[in-house]
Amino acid sequence: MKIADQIYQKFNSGHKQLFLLADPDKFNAEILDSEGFKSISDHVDLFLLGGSLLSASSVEKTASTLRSKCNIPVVLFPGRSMQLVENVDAVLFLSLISGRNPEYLIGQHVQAAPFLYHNDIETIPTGYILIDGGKMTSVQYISHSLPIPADKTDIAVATALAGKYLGQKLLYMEAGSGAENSVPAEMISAVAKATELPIIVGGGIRTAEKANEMYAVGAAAVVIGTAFEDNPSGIEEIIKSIQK
Ligand code: 1GP
Repeated sequence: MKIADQIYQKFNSGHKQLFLLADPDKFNAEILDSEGFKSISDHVDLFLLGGSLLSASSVEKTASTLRSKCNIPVVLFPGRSMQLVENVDAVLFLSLISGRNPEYLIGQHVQAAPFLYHNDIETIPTGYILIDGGKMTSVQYISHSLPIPADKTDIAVATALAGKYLGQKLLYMEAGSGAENSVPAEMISAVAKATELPIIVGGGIRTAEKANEMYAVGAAAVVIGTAFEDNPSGIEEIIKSIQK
């Protein structure tokens, strides 16, 4: 089954999805061999693979490590077209719709398209919405785009609806890796209600309590990156406390 169909099937059945972010520059593959990780791997729906400053070779190496050590799908979450690799299960085909930089709305996509076509890689059209998380993030700096202010729910809803009308199948509401404040609950709730699309929420989620809050207000999937990198064994506790 295609990855997008799996995400939709779980979304429609109310299954709360958990995505772990593996940034090849920081990812410690030893965790995958630990008994602790094996005991929780059934609760991980997929690995997102990406980061702001990466080369295809480091992405490829981490993708192959992940695929050889566990059965969890690996989905590329690319920062640029040059990070594309073949050995992934799908690619989030991201449009940075909160920004106004054409490079991240269509430029990188044109460069990526021939590679995706020739390698027959599943692409998942995803509206990527950056929300102010209290400090400047790598995405903001690299993409030269402004995040939506955290108290501007109406702008977030308008942006998300525009993404839906343009054909995006998923929305990714992103406060940025290591954000001080995660995406506000009322913003997620309003976007979920207006668009009825599966919403991925990430940035600054470090506890099961926060993840459960995100699910309760309408997140279809929560992404945990930094908390997984900083304390891989601590992730077991978080995962086990997420109310499935
Ligand atoms: C970044 O949303 C992800 O794209 C994860 O953020 O590293 O803060 O968990 P954290």
